[in-house]
Amino acid sequence: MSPISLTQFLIEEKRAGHVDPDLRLLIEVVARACKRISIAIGKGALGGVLGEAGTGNVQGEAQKKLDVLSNEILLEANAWGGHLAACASEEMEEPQPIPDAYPKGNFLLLFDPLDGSSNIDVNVSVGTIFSVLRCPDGVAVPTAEHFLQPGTAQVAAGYCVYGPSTLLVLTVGHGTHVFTLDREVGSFVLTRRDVRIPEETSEFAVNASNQRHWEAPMQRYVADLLAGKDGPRGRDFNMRWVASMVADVHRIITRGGIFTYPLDAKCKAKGGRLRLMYEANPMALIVEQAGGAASTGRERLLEVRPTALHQRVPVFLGSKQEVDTAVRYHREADTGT
Ligand code: FDP
Repeated sequence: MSPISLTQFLIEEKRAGHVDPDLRLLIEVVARACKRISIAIGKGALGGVLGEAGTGNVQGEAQKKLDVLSNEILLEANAWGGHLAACASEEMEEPQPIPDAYPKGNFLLLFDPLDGSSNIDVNVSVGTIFSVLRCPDGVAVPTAEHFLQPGTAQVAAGYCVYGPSTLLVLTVGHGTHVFTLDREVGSFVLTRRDVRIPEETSEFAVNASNQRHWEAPMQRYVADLLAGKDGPRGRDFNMRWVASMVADVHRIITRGGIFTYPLDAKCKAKGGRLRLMYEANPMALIVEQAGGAASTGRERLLEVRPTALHQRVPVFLGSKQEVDTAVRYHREADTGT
């Protein structure tokens, strides 16, 4: 059978009634922007794209040159297509309206242009994460409040991981699918349809250097994992931490596992470390559509009611039974049952 391109896949999804025609074109535009980011990353030092940009983002974090470049590529690619009402980026304080020169559409696009940016300069996988919402009816010029919709309202979500190969992982609410960039042809090709995350796992991902700052249920949960077959879990667990959410989540999409960035004393005042709208929600939809689960530890992630565009949340996602177990540790600590 001949390979199925992203374009063909999306046309089939449209015929099946799974994707709106404008959303199909919007996803193609985002995928094209990701190809450009992939090319820039692939050039590395030869393209002069490594190192600090010398600027800071809305979160107060130092920006890398590739953070800035990836943001510009996504903004420029999405300005003229006519499918969007506005974009919001992890790198920008306020949403970016569509310039007056171009027609406006009905969708809102959110993205983390370059996730895992501490890994850029050491040649380790980084990625782009995106989420698509509908613009509320009757809103001509969307502002931040129009983006504040729960993750269940997402009509599409995806990420690109720029690793040894460039992959696009996509859901339009009917399963999670993986596409590999054929660099010679310049096209994304379907390489895994309807991914399923194993329900059970013996692998976890966490930044263990934060251990002394964790809350009690997280301390107990990880202590029991580390106790291995001699502890209450009765089996040994392995640990992995790439420190690029896209790469850690992609491992889980591929072979199962649990990814956690819990609440800790350092990030408690901010509500967590990872961003709800640009990281947690899109990843939660992708993972749920692959049969996994995603929680804050106390609530289904997709049901969190956002109160701010750059809101942060604790994250537990991956193999369903393991996420349920982590949630149980929190419930037991909170309720004593
Ligand atoms: P980064 O700040 O490098 O963009 O988005 C936040 C994130 O990376 C995630 O991709 C990653 O999982 C996490 O932060 C890494 O956090 P640590 O620095 O605590 O390891």
